[in-house]
Amino acid sequence: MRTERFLSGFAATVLASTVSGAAMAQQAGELLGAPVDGKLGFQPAATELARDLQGLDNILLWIITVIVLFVCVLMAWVVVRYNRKANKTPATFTHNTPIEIAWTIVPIFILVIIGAFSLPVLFKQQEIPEGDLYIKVTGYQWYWGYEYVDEGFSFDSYLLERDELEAAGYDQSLYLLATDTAVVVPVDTTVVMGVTGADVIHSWTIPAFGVKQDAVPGRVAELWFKAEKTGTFFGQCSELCGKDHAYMPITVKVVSQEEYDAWLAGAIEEFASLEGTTPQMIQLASAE
Ligand SMILES: [Cu+2]
Repeated sequence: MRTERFLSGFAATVLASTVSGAAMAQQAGELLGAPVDGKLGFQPAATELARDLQGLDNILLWIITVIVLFVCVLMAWVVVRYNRKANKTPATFTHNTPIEIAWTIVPIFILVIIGAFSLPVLFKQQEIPEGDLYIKVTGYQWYWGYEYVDEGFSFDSYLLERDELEAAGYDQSLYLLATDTAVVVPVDTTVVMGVTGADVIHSWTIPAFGVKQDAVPGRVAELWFKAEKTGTFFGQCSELCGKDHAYMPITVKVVSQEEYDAWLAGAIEEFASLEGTTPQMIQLASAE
């Protein structure tokens, strides 16, 4: 445990410089967790998990860059130094024990380093904390259903067509991302989501939160996030699930606690008929 904490602390320090781009975007105010035309790289991180993931990606990028350069230099050296003209009588040996030991030990060492950075991130993602809010999400062909288990209401979330976007407050660039109803969660709150599928396997993700979980029929898997910034965040079903796979996006609105309370009151009023919510679903979710 101590080692784990030391490693993640160390990783965080090393990474602080590399993720400054994301930090700047966060200071700019309301985040929009959506892809931007012509940009490369990750969406600005809105959770600690996403920051850790992006930091890990940066570390791996450095490591593989060094390896690729090293291999390229070796290859160039062999081509120049040992071509037929430069090296008329080639050596005929087939084994070199020191080199073979080195090329076994060095990759093991590199893998241990990578593991030391990646495992704490993996554990943080997979160890589900006690949530302040539990939402069950079900993937259907082809839309998402959400159930606020403790509040006792549920609703479905469908893609907004092009001609519906403006009325819902989205611009045209958000076609295939914006939905008619959104998951609404309070900022700085630990949200645990139980993810399952009703028909085939789907996958629920919000890139800016650093979460992605397969929605497998018959199982409830969990993911968690704690959004640090208010804003609207988008994701898309990430497991090929049939002909309208590309038309079942995910919209999450992170709002202040007051806005959430107001939304909740309205949502209970609007959705609390509990239609489509079976007692088994509630049992299943609360048994988690
Ligand atoms: Cu899908």
